[in-house]
Amino acid sequence: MFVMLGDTGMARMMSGAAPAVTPLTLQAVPARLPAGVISFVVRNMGLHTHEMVVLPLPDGRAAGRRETTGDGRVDEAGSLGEASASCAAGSGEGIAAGAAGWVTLDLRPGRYELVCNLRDHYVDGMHHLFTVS
Ligand SMILES: [Cu+2]
Repeated sequence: MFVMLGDTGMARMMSGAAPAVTPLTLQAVPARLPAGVISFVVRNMGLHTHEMVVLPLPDGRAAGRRETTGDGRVDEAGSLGEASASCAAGSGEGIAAGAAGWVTLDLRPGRYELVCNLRDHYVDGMHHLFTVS
């Protein structure tokens, strides 16, 4: 499972000009994998620190619709794991610009949402639906 985290730094490189709105992105391929042991390799292509947290997504709920609290983060209750360390597995202080993190999880069939839960990154677009079948 390959996950790319991006922000305005990447857009500037591609377009040659800084966009007016900061696009934060979290992309992942493939969109669906069979149940079992899944390794997430998470690459930060942006200029800012990011992370990836795996949250369960209940049926009927769309990605990107979680409520954020006053600190601009979503509730991580039920988290199955995260990649938030630079050049290391598991959780840490975030994946620095240009670095990668990784985590290996044993996932049951279901819908999951990959999110970056640094302040305001979720509402700015860092969420992605991922299905385990
Ligand atoms: Cu982020």
